[in-house]
Amino acid sequence: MPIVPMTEKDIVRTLAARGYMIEPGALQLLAGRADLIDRLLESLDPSALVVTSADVQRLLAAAGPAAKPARAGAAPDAGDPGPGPAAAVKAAPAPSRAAGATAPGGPGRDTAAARQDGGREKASPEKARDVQVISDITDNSTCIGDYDEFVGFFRNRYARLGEMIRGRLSARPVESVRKNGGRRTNGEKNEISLIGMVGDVRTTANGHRIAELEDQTGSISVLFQKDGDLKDAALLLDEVIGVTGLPTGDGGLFIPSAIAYPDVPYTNAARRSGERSVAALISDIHIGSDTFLEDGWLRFIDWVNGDHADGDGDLVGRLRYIVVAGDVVDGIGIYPGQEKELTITDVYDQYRKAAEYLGMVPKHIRIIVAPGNHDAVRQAEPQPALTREVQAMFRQANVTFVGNPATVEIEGVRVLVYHGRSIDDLVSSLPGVSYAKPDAAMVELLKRRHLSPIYGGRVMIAPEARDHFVIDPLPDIIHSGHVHTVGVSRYRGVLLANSGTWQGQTEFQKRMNIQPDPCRIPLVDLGTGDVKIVKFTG
Ligand code: D5M
Ligand code: FE
Ligand code: ZN
Repeated sequence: MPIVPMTEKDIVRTLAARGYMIEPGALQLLAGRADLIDRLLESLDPSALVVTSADVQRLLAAAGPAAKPARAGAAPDAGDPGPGPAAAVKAAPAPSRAAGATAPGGPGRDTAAARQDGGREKASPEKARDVQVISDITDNSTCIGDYDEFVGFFRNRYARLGEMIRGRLSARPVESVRKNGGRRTNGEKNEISLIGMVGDVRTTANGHRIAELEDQTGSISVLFQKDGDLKDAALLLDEVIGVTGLPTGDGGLFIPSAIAYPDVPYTNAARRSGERSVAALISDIHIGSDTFLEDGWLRFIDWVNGDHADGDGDLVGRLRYIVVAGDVVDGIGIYPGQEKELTITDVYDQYRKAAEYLGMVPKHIRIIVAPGNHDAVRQAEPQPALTREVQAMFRQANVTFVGNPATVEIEGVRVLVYHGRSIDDLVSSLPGVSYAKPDAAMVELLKRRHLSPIYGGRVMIAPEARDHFVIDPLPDIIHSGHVHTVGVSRYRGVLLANSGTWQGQTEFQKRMNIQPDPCRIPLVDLGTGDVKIVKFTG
């Protein structure tokens, strides 16, 4: 059997899954010696963010010439987040360990960081009086990727989402239906309900869909007939649903007449601030990318400072919060060949630039920053906040750092910030959901009360003991980004907003025909819930 060498992409993925980025030079060095990747991982300082050329050179010097060809998937298959023990995910380096730690390699960078941050000094991001972090994985990650953790993670999801449905349906255990499914009293057909997780969906030769529905007692096939009322019911893998209907004679198959999602109660009412404060929702700044739209961004910064406010003077006067839903910088080693599309090739320099920009925001405005898939934290979600080393760069700005996802309460209004990577999964799985209307995808997530239902899709999920993607308690606002388009919807009192980007169309997006909608952002009046979209293009 031919041995397939690990591609640069595989190496980047493998390292990313373990929480590391890699410098382009280091990647080149390692490309011919992927057989060394296990040893590299062992040799790295767990608090390091970036694998540098110096790290690889040290390893090469110690290892000598290649003894055997590079192996495909030599490292712990971490590029493939399939279920099971192979999908090991390292918990992110605890920020406290990273505080003041010397980053490996890159001597210039270390000393610059040390100078700027006063060496060992710890960042103490002060909490604004009005901003409370309600939930956040930062410093609470327990996961190491064991099989048991996957079991616990899904149990936690099933229990919490199932409970939401149970409030409206009285459901039976699946196993009891399988055993007694065919038995009817007086020949009557009494409908019953089941609550389970969708384990598999397949389409039969005749065009019907069969979903496997699992609960803790067993699994049953649920038939969605091609001409039935539920023919268009949206089904996502790993989501928790309730079905009401009839079992067939032997109990092996269930024919539903209704489907129930965890959903939001009709009675849900959004909380409002007592003041008419305004929050600007932004994301996907991508500082360091050659498609970062600096002109538009600086127009925003001017606007925040009261320049060129035109008819928006009133809004700017009330602007007290800026919420950033990830992809602050473009990062490095995020996709193969990225280095050719960067104007700032050192991730720390990218964050220094970000700190400079956010430092230009007036001090009475509180900025809340969550990471995205381009930021320098572990790729597996939930992601912790930016490390203290990076946070320390933002001392000029008034920033609260949170993880992804995280819920913050601003003047009594609950804002759930989630970068939005799962929107990619929904676009490819749900008919009618597109990049042009990201808020429609967010409505689907809210109905499912889950930010990332599909396991094993584009989102690499760390199986924490608690499923941090369950949307509970209900927020008043869900703010996402990632897909680089703007969209705002409301669903049963909850405001759903995607905040676009400050990056123009990338080469990759050109190839994929993804049209970004840059330099436009939603501004939310926290007193009324009203939204205005303001644009900062020429
Ligand atoms: O993602 C920006 C947008 O581009 C988002 O809609 C996903 C899409 N994108 C980016 N990279 C990829 C890959 N590798 N495959 C498919 N789609 C992608 P951002 O997180 O800003 O890069
Ligand atoms: Fe982005
Ligand atoms: Zn993103």
